[in-house]
Amino acid sequence: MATVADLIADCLHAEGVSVVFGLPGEENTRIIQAISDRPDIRFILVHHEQAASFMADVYGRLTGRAGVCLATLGPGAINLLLGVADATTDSAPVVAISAQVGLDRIYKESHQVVALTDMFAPVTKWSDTVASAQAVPEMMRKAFDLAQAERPGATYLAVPEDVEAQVAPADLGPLHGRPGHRAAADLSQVWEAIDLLSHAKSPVILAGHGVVRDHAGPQLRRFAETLNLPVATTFQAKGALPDSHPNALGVVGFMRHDYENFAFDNADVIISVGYELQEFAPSRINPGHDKDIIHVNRFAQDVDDAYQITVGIESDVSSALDTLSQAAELANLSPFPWRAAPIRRLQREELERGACDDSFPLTPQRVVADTRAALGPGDIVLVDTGAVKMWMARLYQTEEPNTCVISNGLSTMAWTLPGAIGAHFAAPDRQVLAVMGDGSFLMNSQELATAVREHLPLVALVWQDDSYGLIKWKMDLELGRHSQVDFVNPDLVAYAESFGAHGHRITRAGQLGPVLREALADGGVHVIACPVDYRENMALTDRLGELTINM
Ligand SMILES: Cc1ncc(C[n+]2csc(CCOP(=O)(O)OP(=O)(O)O)c2C)c(N)n1
Ligand SMILES: [Mg+2]
Repeated sequence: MATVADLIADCLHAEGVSVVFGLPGEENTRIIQAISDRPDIRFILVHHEQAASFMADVYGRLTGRAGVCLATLGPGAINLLLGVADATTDSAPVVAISAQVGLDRIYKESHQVVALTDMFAPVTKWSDTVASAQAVPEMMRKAFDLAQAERPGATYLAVPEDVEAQVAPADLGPLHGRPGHRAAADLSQVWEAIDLLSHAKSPVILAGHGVVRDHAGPQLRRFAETLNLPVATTFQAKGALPDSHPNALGVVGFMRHDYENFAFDNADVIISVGYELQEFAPSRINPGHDKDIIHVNRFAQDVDDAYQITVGIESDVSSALDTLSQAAELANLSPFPWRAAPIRRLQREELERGACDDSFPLTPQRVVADTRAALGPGDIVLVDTGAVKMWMARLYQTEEPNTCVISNGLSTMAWTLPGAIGAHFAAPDRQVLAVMGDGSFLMNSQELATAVREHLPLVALVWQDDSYGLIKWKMDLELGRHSQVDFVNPDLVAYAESFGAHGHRITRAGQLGPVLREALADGGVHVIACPVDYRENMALTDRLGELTINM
């Protein structure tokens, strides 16, 4: 007889789920078994539930369909929390499911009981307990529906041990998904925006993560070209407009005043498209609170005194951009004069200098250049949090959205190594590279064992500085000295090999490119330890601090 566990597996199948990342416990054995019995769903057994949550997070981010992670009650569920929070803050759809103690004792102080739904509530769009077999189809459908709807995020369901074991009435089955709806732009708002632009001197487009989620790159490009507007992206929207496009300015969000900030200093109107306040603080681009903001997104923003909207267009980003382009043409708005050439020149010069720097340890610019050269335009690099992120975000030339993936909502460490496993399932035909600092590597390196066991391709490029480099940088900048940031790494090559993976140590600059290419082509599990010279960190902030651009 089918149990609730079987019914949950049926619902997962009906939602199109083909992979579940998780770890068993005594209280979720039936769900684990029900999923494992299905030939159409692969269960990836992990070594830390946090890693399962990051795998689901990256899968959701890259596909737009909810990634699923599964854990047992109490400690297992608590370990899911970080990836779940990362998914919500980074707008990635995730459905997290864990066991809970039985309904017969959930109300009292008892073994392993924790108020799990309370704990997940602040980091999810919906968090609830499945209290009966009857509730399963509706609750499962709602979990997926909410997770995947704009603005996407995580949902969480706790399944009490005794409910999981209940017999499911034979007439219960999965509910069908509802068709998604498109939302067209309100014309009166569009004309207000055009009116504002007709009086503007130097508008700039800020493209955020919502552009990527709505696949609105072509519409963004058309609008930028129609009015000859410069386009800066957030870290999460890298590639929304190809970096090779003449109107591309690069990313904003770096901790200091970077090249592209000059375009915002100079702007009177910011056309903010698909941007969420969690991506970076708007005060970075509107410190004087004096710019007009045209806000385009599926939903309204939270209130921020540096982000007071002059015109708000709440619709699909692609529809709004198309309507804006048409209206600009109808109104005969002339293209704006191009002022951003110095910004593009500075970026190009920094990249070119880096690409031919043969010093050892490698400069960050050289590592970025070699990484770029080793990957195709559609391949995926996941960039972990640390100084490594600052360099990759600023300099990695990105031609397609979701090919340089960064966590900048929560900016958690240690998501890329497990995330590469999620990315493989999201995009099995593309090469995936996980780039991380040595601190992040050691935080979730146990998942090398998962990749080796499951025969999954995984290449981890570790920027080795024997330190929590970003924090050292910040301390040196703000305190003039640092402490509690240096550590001793194990022998990373021997460590990788102990998992049955391949280990590589880079000992000169020219070696990185070939090693990266070979590791990616091999399809196995590789760890590449690359010593990096982070004296460049302070040199960069010093240089940016003194920089002036006349636009
Ligand atoms: C889980 C988590 N813990 C702590 C931090 C704070 N933090 C941000 S970057 C960083 C250092 C990262 O070090 P590493 O991975 O070696 O990268 P590096 O900065 O050296 O490039 C720390 C501790 C964080 N963002 N996430
Ligand atoms: Mg480090």
